[in-house]
Amino acid sequence: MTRGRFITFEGGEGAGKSTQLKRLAARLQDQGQEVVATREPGGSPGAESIRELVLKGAADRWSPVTETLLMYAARRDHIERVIRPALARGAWVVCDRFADSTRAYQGAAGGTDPGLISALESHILEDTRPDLTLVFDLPVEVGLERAHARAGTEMRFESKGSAFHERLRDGFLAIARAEPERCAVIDATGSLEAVEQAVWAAVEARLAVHG
Ligand code: Z5A
Repeated sequence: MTRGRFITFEGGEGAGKSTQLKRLAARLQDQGQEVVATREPGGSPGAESIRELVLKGAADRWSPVTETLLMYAARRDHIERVIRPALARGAWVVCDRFADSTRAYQGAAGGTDPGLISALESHILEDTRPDLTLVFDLPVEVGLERAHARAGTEMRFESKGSAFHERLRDGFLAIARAEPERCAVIDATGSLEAVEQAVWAAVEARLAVHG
């Protein structure tokens, strides 16, 4: 059995990742693929419990280092119980946020030592790495406006202030520049249809979608 494909969606707040992830999952299913659509933090029962801890409460409830460890505890459970089994049976896994969010939120924006984050990546991810990462990019104020307009979102990170969100945007773009073979930057300012086309073009160009 051929290993499936692993696509991650990354970017700042309100970039449209969740909306586009659903559209991509539907398109891949139309091509006859088994698709597992999931998210982080969360995606498995244990990781969803950690999500409750990490996303609720005051902005300074956890330090960036503690957040890093909580994200990696959740990620390991998600990898072991959902992502690896799905890839092993040949499914396409599409994941709303993954390890680059820790690099950008807790690292670039939060100030956690990049050495700690790299060590966790190698020990916890091992060879479970994305084949393609879509980095959704848009100006901070547009993203925050969209996120605030949407009902039911968790506000812990959104309340951190615009300097934090600018560092976050720079952090994601730096990851994309450093790993261009894995990452495609998606201009997230366009219409829903324009962004969907850009996502599909990146997936078709980099991964064998048909057959
Ligand atoms: N986090 C972390 O710190 N470290 C980690 O390692 C991980 C995560 C894995 C998860 O929150 C939080 O966890 C996240 C980072 C942190 N920070 N926060 N907050 P979440 O799961 O609750 O939400 P999110 O991942 O941050 O989602 P988001 O960024 O806020 O939204 P989105 O998924 O990118 O966007 P959306 O929900 O698809 O769209 C937002 C709104 O914009 C919605 O009303 C859409 O209808 C609208 N939209 C979408 N696209 C468009 C276009 N093209 N035009 C106009 N309007 C649009």
